[in-house]
Amino acid sequence: MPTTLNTPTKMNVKILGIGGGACNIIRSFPSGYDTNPELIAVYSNNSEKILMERFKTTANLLIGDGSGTNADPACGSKAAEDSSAELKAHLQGANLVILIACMGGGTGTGATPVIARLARECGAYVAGICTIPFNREGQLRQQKAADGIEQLKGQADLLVTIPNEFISSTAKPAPGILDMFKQMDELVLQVSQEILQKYETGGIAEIQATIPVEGASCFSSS
Ligand SMILES: Nc1nc2c(ncn2[C@@H]2O[C@H](COP(=O)(O)OP(=O)(O)OP(=O)(O)O)[C@@H](O)[C@H]2O)c(=O)[nH]1
Ligand SMILES: [Mg+2]
Repeated sequence: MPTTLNTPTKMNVKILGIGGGACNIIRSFPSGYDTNPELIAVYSNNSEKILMERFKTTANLLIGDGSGTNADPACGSKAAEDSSAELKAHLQGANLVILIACMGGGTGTGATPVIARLARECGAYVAGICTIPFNREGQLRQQKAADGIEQLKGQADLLVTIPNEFISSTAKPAPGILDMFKQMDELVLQVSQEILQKYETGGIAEIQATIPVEGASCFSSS
């Protein structure tokens, strides 16, 4: 059965993919997502601009001065702060904002907590979905991801984390990296759908029990 994601017209939902991996994820969402909910690709490097603009299903937003982050979350955070007016212009009017980030690099890790705060300031319920790097990506990436998730917990109403490692540990034989990313894309899509449905029906408090992904963790601020 094809995956679909429908929202009633009274809901204004924006889904942001923040950083390279998360932009890839939202671009893999089924077509028909372009208007409702609105998909917004957020990136920090001028060199990504041409690629981002090729995808017509998403709005694109370059944050910061276009020089990227050199994998430093502090630079991602600064880029989001420097572009807070543009970000708020995109976030305005939403009642549900879903922020997707692949943690461990500079842009998604650093910018997402700032964007969560901005979305809240715009009056939205803010849900985050974050992936955690593979163990093989190294301790430094893991630590950056853990720090970013801690910061995001303080700014989001709901946060779901999904370890990449879950995919490589369940599939035998282990799939190639692109296949694993593809499976992660699908898991993130499922979690997005679940959040949308629960938000719509007023059952967001029960989300933890219904997250359709084994190995995911769920934190709620309420
Ligand atoms: N699901 C998925 N995960 C990805 C993909 N590319 C990278 N990742 C994961 O995302 C983590 C962060 O990478 P990026 O999203 O490229 O980082 P970024 O947020 O763009 O940050 P910088 O490029 O360092 O500014 C990596 O450590 C990988 O675990 C992708 O295409 N799909
Ligand atoms: Mg990047």
